[in-house]
Amino acid sequence: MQLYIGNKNYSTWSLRAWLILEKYNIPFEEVKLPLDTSVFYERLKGITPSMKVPTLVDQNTHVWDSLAICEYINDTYLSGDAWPRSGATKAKARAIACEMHSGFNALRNEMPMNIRAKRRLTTSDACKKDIARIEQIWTEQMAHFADNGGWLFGQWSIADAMFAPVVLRFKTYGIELNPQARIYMETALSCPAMKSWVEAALLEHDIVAIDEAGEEIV
Ligand SMILES: N[C@@H](CCC(=O)N[C@@H](CS)C(=O)NCC(=O)O)C(=O)O
Repeated sequence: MQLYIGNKNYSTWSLRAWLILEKYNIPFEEVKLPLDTSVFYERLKGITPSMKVPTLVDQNTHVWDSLAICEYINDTYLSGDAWPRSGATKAKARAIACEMHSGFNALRNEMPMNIRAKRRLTTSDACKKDIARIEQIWTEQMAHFADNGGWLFGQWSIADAMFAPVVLRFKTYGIELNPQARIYMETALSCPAMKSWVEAALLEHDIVAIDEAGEEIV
């Protein structure tokens, strides 16, 4: 099984799919392609019609969207373990995951993931609203799970994969959060899979100009 991903410093969508494979120790070959280069598009020909990463190739099955990859891995290799078991809780986890997958556009545009950087940023009202909503989600979930697993639904789930890049964005741009939401940040940042992705990102040197935002903090 191969997972095509982008630069670890910048590729938010790649991180989500990579995390589920890594968290559950599912063997896979990582194929890392440099975003915004001709090599990237050359290598993806015949692999994915979207020409985007992440894309998972499992023999004849090609899956080219981060959430679809998580669902595929969950169904095919995890017997459903990567979502909460109870129907109502699973529905909430899916709603939260989809809220991230399809929304928070201002935050995504204004605060690119840039793991190696430490930046000061002026954000729009729309972006502040996105940050406040994410803080609300994390706070609400931590009220139930801070002392009971520390992930959004206690045990790690696909909802946590969806929010992993936001955790790294908040770190880069020094976003201040309430103590409950900070507990969630800590859970995510101290996870060995996340640490391993961050360590690899820090070894990269490529610059994707469009993802460089804010003012360097020295
Ligand atoms: N909805 C897709 C989005 C994938 C996506 O936009 N990937 C970016 C990298 S993080 C990409 O491949 N960009 C290359 C391009 O747009 O040309 C997902 O969830 O996987």
